[in-house]
Amino acid sequence: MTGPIGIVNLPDQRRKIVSKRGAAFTLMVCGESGLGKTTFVNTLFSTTLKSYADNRKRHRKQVDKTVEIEITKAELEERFFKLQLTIIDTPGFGDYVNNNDAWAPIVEFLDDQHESFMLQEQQPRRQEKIDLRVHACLYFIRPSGHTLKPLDVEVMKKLGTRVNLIPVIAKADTFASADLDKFKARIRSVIEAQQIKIYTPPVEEDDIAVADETKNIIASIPFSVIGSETDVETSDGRIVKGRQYPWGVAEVESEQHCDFKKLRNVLIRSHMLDLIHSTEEKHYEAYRAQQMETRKFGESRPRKLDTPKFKEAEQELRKRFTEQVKVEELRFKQWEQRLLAERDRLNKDLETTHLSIKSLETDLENLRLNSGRARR
Ligand SMILES: Nc1nc2c(ncn2[C@@H]2O[C@H](COP(=O)(O)OP(=O)(O)OP(=O)(O)O)[C@@H](O)[C@H]2O)c(=O)[nH]1
Ligand SMILES: [Mg+2]
Repeated sequence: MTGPIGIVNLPDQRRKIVSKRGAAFTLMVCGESGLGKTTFVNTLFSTTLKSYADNRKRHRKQVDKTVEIEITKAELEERFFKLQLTIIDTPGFGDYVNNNDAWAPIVEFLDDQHESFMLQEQQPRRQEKIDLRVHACLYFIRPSGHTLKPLDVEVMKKLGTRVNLIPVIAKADTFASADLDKFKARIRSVIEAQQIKIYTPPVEEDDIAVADETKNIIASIPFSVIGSETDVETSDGRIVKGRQYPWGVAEVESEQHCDFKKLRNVLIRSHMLDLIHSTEEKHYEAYRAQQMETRKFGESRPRKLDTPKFKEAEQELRKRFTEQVKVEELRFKQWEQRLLAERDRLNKDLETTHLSIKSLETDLENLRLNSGRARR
């Protein structure tokens, strides 16, 4: 592969800890049908593992439509460090008449992995856990040149709260470079406006060179990719992974043509550990905390009610209920304040009345005294 796996570049101490155990990294691809997800997975594997490309050539000729969640594992080893790479390919959605629940099986898969890990953690023997929690989820965006579809926004919102979501523009070879930049800017502004949570690499300001590189990576989001399973010859005689056009070759690994290399670098080199840690600390913890609220320790998830669809509905209901309670509370507070003000006013009235009674009584007393004296 080009460029080493991330661990080799870590500071010594940390590297020792990680390289002893090795690391497991799980990547998922999802998005509309026919955008090149499966092709991307194969491109990533074949530019990373030579044996993979050879094997594939022997077994399969062309990419078929993906009809179920497919899991492929590979082990990379480099200078005593082992990386267990798992890629989860998902069936594309968007080509059915009813798109409403297109995201459901994917969201369910993500939640199931957290659930299964949580249950294993509660067991007395906690070694050798099976862990398929997804560390990064690439969301493929159609290279339409327009903007994100409502379906994309809906699905991305659901994914962003569960997993490190990385938006990717598919088939970058269908764009001229200036159009691609405009499209990227548009996608970024929709992501921001819709408050979609995406993975943003942390900028470590103490090392200027590293910070600049990270800022450069962030500026490239959403990453544009080209996928290809075939080797083609460029006009200057190089054999590369790419797509042949009358004008020349769109090269997968050329930084001028797309961000494939940059993205691969983020995934299995510069930010692999951050992706693993943030999955553990942010997304898994969020899942655990949410589950703890609703059930007792060791209790299993209520089966029928845990479908993502039901959960969304439940959350919506809960939200509406909380809002309603807030409105009522406010109304009650205002009413209480009015009541207190009224009480104060009446108390004041009472006081004034008392005072005037008192002074009337004094007047009366004086009158009585005066009339007594006069009679005498
Ligand atoms: N122009 C272009 N075509 C691509 C690219 N990547 C894949 N394709 C083509 O797009 C078609 C669909 O590719 P797949 O990899 O099967 O797409 P998918 O997203 O896995 O599709 P589903 O499994 O149905 O969701 C194939 O004909 C690919 O050759 C790319 O980067 N550029
Ligand atoms: Mg596919």
